[in-house]
Amino acid sequence: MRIAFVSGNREKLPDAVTPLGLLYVMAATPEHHEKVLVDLCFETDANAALARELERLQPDLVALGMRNIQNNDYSGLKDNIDYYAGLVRTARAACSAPIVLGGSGFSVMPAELTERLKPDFAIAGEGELAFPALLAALEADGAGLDAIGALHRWTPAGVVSNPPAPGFLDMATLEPPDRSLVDPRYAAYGIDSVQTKRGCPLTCDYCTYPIIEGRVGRTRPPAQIVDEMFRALEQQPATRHVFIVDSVFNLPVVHAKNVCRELIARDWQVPWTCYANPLGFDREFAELAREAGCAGMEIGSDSGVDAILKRMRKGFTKQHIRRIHELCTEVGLPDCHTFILATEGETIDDVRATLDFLVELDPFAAILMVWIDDYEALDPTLRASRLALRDEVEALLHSMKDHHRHWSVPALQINFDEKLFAYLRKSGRHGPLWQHSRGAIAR
Ligand code: B12
Repeated sequence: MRIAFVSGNREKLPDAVTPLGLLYVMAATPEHHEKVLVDLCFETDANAALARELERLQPDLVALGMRNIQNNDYSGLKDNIDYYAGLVRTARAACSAPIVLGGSGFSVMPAELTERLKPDFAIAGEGELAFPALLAALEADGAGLDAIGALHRWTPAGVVSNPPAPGFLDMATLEPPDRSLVDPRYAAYGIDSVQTKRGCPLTCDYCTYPIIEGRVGRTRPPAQIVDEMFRALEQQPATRHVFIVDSVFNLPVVHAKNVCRELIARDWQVPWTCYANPLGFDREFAELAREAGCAGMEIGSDSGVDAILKRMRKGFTKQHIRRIHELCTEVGLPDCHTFILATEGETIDDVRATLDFLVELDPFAAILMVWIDDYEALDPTLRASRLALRDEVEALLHSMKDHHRHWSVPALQINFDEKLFAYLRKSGRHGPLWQHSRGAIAR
């Protein structure tokens, strides 16, 4: 079959990110298929570009990757679903090939998106096993479709959804992606991504990550990860920073330490960033990470109120947050803590307590997210009080911003806007914006 792998993602904030997931699915697709990558990220008119490519290719199958269903506006719940519906329409008009959807954005609400976008097939969660199984079933005139885990099909009678597969991919068998296929325009952003494992064992109450990659940690052999990183650097020599895309890199910490040891042994030089959690974070890991080139840890601290941390099922307290900050500071690792303000049930006093805690903690940088409700769905009294709280929080943040230049508030475009990102890139700075916050942001 000739397969057009289409990456629909056009988001360039905070950086344009290479379509790693789609590249993994391509790598897992048997070689007897003809595989073509169509990346819409930098096209001025995504629909026109897609139509042009599909008319030219006349593929037998269109595999459309949906990374984000929300845009990066951060200040509202605007979504990209209409955009993806448009791509599906364009693909239908340009060729007669069946359409398969997948990707992290698709996976957070698969049945709803199948209903709305009406693809022929859609796969929730990881694609390396399910997508080749779908190809095999299509080659066998549909035999075996019912056995493919997490496969969704749109039919005029309704969505048909297979249950998730009982097992996951053995990460030691993961085929490295071919980054030579990546659009050269990503080079301007200088950032690459690497995944060292899948599965997040945490139970944070708002998080979608376990839906996408499961809860059971599945690690990759460190030597394979570092092999992939060196190969990536050969294929993308403009890479200036690597983001470890694991939900939380330091869990399990033994694995994270072994990855660091491998990077050290092989003299890896490109700086990298990861998500870290106060649980399982110890001095040895901090020291190894620093030595292996870690440029910073992003920590989802979420709240400065223990009762709220408990309600969010974070599994740690303020004391753990203080400890991770101390360890990072002692070994010279910049730390950036994300806090979410005004979550369900929070009062303005809770928000003030979190901000007081943040001031006392004084990390290298902080990102403050303001919780957004689905206001339309709330009853009028609750809606009014939630909107009033949001106004109060925003006013508070505006009043504090000039004293805390190393804080970013994406919802209010405080130290987080396109111009700032462009300015940083122009001045040769790469990697997460917060790592430049102690200098560049205070323009
Ligand atoms: C790391 C990360 C980031 C890093 C990326 C750094 C980098 N250099 O890559 C940063 C911090 C920059 C970031 C930013 C954003 N992110 Co982010 N990010 C992630 C995270 C943790 C991992 C993504 C990743 O690379 N995974 C590894 C790859 C291999 O997995 P994958 O893409 O899911 O692909 C697999 C499957 O989905 C499937 N698949 C993929 N494509 C296809 C296609 C087909 C046809 C098929 C069949 C299958 C398939 O198979 C793949 C292999 O198994 C996810 C959460 C998560 N745990 O998944 C959120 C996530 C992807 N991000 C999300 C969002 C919204 C964003 C932002 C818009 C901002 C924000 N609010 O966080 C921006 C957008 C950036 C951009 N340019 O697109 C959402 C997307 C869903 C949604 N709610 O819309 C997620 C899922 C988190 C969430 N909130 O639920 N992100």
